[in-house]
Amino acid sequence: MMTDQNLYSLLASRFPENTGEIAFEGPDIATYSYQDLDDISSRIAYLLVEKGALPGDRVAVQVGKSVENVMLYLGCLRAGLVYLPLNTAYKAAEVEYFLTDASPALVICDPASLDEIREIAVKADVKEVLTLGGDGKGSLMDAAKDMPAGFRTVERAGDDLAAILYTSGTTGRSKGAMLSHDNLASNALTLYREWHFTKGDVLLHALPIFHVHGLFVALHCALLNASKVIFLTRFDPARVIEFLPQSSVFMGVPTFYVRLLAEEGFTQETCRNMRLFTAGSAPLLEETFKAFTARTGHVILERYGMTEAGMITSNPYEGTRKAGTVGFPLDNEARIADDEGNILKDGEVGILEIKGPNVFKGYWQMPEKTAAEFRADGFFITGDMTQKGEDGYYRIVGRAKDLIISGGYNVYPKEIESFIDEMPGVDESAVVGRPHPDFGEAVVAFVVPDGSNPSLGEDDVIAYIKERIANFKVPKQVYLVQELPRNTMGKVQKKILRDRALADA
Ligand code: MLC
Ligand code: AMP
Repeated sequence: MMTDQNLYSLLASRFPENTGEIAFEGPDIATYSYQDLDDISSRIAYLLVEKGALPGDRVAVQVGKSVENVMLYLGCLRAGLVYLPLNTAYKAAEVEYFLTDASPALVICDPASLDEIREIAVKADVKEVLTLGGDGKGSLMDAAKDMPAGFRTVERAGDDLAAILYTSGTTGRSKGAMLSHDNLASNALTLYREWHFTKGDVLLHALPIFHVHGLFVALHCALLNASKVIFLTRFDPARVIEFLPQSSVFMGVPTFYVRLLAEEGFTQETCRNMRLFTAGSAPLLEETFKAFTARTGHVILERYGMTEAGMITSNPYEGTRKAGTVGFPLDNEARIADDEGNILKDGEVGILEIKGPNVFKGYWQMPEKTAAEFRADGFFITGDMTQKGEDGYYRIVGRAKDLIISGGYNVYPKEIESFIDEMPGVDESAVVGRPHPDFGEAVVAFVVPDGSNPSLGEDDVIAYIKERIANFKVPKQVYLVQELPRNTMGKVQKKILRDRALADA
């Protein structure tokens, strides 16, 4: 007989003995107990099953942040469904790709986008579209409220899929990273242990919950610890400052810390009950790290991860947390290799390769892409240029992949270029990143007009793109140029463009 490896069973086994204890509260939400979490996720699970979703089916979700959204995630786990969250910033063309690629049984969207999503869902052969607003209301909750509590969590094997999260790819086509119940459970237990979660911890949650950081890293740790979560529906520095005194753990992307430091009201006193601040999803600048300690007396714990593997390395909880480093490998093996896979010596810069229980099962329906990113001995090639120092600490020193990270969101230049190139009046384009004081990196585009529209302006390009893709991918600046610099092989020399954008900044 299979022993149940459903992640929900693990989480529920850690719920407090007194299930009346608070699970979620916050300024813009009702208060929910652990019992509510269990009951409402049960009602949702019953509903999803009634709507015809079978274990292994995908449920695509593009909704604003709410506790009901968390319960929908848990309901999917309980019913053995594969949760597929989508960034709320994605526009119709992007959503169409995800739905067509993943062919989910059900889609849950914001009530305001129902008509648009329904149209796409028809093409993607979706059974039904239900709604859930950021206020926790919609047809999903209306129908779920008549369902019973006590849903018997569907047994899952460790390798069965729990979630698919899309990550953009160098070719411009997003890939669905398949994450199993074991992948998520093993990483959650590792972080819970390594970051010393203890009874009484209160997590202040301000991240979006459609990516690994806010959904898995933050929520799984809190649920494993039966913690109270102070749930902010968006990151707002004033709100964070208001609720930090009642909290002990906070997780953020570097932009959160940059913005908090810009607030006068962010002080040592604000952080008086805090035990742990963690940062990741993008590099934390040494100056932010130092300014944070000078202001608060706390040392940020920087960790490194990615959608395909959850958290990979972490600075130590006890011991020195070093600025500009991401610490040591967690429960995965790690090695640094050159492009051909030859393992390099300590101190040499190469690409980080990893193997362990946290590493994903491959890209959804892309066996060739999956094979290309694993070595024959099972190590996954992260694409991050890394160095292991003499002190044993790992440093992410760059990226082999052509990736821009803006405010913790990934942007692949190829995707943006393909949208710009479709614009009437444009011949071709090249997109690069440039340092940005708030977002870490900003997207910048160099665009070559084809001459057919003499009045084409930089703002026209931005306006055109803004209608078509998620706002965080929209270039913060566009340069109209006569041609792109190319090497003798005809390849665009992005380094020259990056330098030009930097000089201009
Ligand atoms: C918003 N904007 C961005 C942006 N976020 N532009 C570039 N990059 C971003 N990240 C745009 C808005 O659309 C708006 O444009 C303008 O910038 C100003 O908006 P804002 O009000 O300042 O934005 P805000 O809502 O405050 O969002 C900023 C943010 C958000 C930092 C709070 O980006 C965020 O929550 N980032 C976290 C991302 C995250 O969770 N990543 C984890 C991935 S998991 P306009 O033109 O409309 O005015 C992962 C693995 C791992 O990477 O290791 O963790
Ligand atoms: P994602 O695909 O959204 O999961 O983004 C993962 C990528 O974010 C990694 O491959 C890294 O390039 C980057 N990343 C995450 N954490 C860090 C960090 N602490 N320092 C530098 N880069 C990071």
